[in-house]
Amino acid sequence: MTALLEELKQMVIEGKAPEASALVQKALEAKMAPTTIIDEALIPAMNVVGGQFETGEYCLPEMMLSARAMQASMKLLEPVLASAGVRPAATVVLGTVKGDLHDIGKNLVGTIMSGAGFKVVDLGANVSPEKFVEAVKTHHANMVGMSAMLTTTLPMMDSTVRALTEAGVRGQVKVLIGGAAANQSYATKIGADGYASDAGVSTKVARALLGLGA
Ligand code: B1M
Repeated sequence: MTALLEELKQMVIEGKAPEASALVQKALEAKMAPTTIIDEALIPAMNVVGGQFETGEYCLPEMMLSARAMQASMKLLEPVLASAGVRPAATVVLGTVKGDLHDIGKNLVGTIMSGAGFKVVDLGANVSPEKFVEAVKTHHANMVGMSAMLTTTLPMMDSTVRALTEAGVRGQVKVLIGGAAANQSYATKIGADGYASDAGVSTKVARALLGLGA
C-alpha cells in the first residue's frame, strides 16, 4: 500500500474526517482509482475499527467518528464512481433492513450499481418489509437489494421476502442480499435469489440474476 493510502486508513481509524477528505482529494488528483482507495484504505480501516470495538478498545462515539470520516471520504468518491454510468439496465430497490442503521456498505453498493448502469431507488436504512413492498410496486422494480450488518436484524430479510410473497410481487423481482451478517447459506434458507459478499460482486450477481449477461 502507498504511504498516502496508509495515512488515509489511519485518519479514518482515528475518526478525522477533514484530514481523510483531504487525503482522498490528493489520491484522486494522483489519478488513483476510487475502487483502490476504497478497497485498500477505507474498508480495511473500518475493519480495524470493528475489531477495536469488539475488543472494547473503541466505544460507540469513536466508531461513529470513524464512520463519519468514511462517509466524508465516500462523498468525494461517489461522483467519480457514478460517472462511469450507462443507461439503466434495470431498477433496483435498495435498503438496509428494519432495525439496522448501518448504511455505509449499502450506500457503496448503490453507488457501484448506479455506476454499472442500474437505476437505484435507495430507501435508506431501517427499512420495513412494507416499505420494500410499496417501493417495488411504485417503481416497477426488477430487483430488491437488502443489506444487514447485525445478526439481530438478519431475520428482517426473511420477513421482507415473505412480505413480497404475500403482496403478490415476489415473482416480479429478484432478491439480492448482502452485508456482514448475511451469507449464501442464509440466502438459500430464506429463498433469496442471490448473495453478494461485496459491492463489486453485487453488480455481477445482479446482472447474472437478471439475465443481463456479464
Ligand atoms: Co456497528 N456493528 N453497531 N456501527 N459497526 C458492526 C456491524 C459490528 C460487526 C462491530 C463489531 O462488534 N465488531 C457489530 C455487529 C455484530 C453483530 O451483530 N454480529 C456492530 C454493532 C454491535 C453495533 C451496535 C449494536 C453497537 C451498539 O449500539 N452497542 C449499533 C447498532 C445500531 C443499529 O444499527 N441499530 C452499531 C452502530 C454503528 C454506528 C452507527 C456507530 C456505525 C454505522 C454508521 C453508518 O453506517 N452510518 C457503525 C459501524 C461503522 C460499524 C463497523 C465498524 C463498520 C461497518 C461499515 O461501514 N463497514 C462494523 C464492523 C465491521 O464491519 N468491520 C460494525 C464498511 C462497509 C463498506 O462494509 O457494511 O460490510 P459493509 O459493506 C460491504 C459488504 O458487507 C457488502 O458490500 C459492502 C462494500 O463492499 N454489502 C452488500 C453490504 N450490503 C450489501 C448489500 C448487497 C450486496 C453486498 O446486496 C444488496
